Amino acid sequence: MPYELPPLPYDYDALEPTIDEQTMRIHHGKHHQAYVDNLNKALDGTEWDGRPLEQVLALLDELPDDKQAAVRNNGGGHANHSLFWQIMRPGGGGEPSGALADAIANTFGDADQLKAAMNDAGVKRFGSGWSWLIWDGTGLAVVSTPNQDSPLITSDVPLLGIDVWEHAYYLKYQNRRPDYLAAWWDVVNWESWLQGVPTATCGTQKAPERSSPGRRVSSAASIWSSRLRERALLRSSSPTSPKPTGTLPSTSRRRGRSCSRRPRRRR
Ligand code: MN3
Repeated sequence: MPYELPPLPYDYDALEPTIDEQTMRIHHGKHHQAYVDNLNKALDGTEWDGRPLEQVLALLDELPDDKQAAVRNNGGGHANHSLFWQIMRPGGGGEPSGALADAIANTFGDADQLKAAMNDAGVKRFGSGWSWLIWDGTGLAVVSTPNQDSPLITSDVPLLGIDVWEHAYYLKYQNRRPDYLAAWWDVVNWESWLQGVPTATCGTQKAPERSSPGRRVSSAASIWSSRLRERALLRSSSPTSPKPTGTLPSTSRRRGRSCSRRPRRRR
């Protein structure tokens, strides 16, 4: 099977007390695993089997009609959760720094206003879905998506995403979604975009082993590759830099990136 559940980069209880151990075990081991299994089932025997997930999602409307819903839901679920585990960390929180902080300041004013915008988008999402900070090709934006729709479907680059499905918070926060959203920022990993986000979404490539700090290497071809994001954010945060083209590089916008051409980054 081409897609595999990536290991958590920390222990199940590592995000306590913000996110409890039981929620993490069920969320990662049951929910995310189910998205992976159902995605593999949907693509089995098709020409799409084994292609990089960001490519499959960006070209969703070219899939066979009877596969699109399953891939939208389960491919989106796999991509979204692969990112979600990486943008949280034990001892997270604090303030963004560097180019990301500059880009946030230019777009939202400061990190508190970004948090307020993402929390608001999450509270207003009716039913299940996600609240996102994305790079849309021209700048940063906060959006929300229903169900497991991934920003990759519209070729946007997800930088942060908060899961507002009840399975993400109900055991600890019950119906208090606003409390969960407010607390979530205590575990945000602001540096994740610099580290390259291991996604395990690239064809037959196996998920990386749990990596120690400082040795994290981007593991898969990814539209949200660290270099792409770095360039994007640097462009958006520098008033004297050339205007962005308004689109992501054509290879990632339309065809995705192949595994062999993925950028590597070491820290
Ligand atoms: Mn979830």
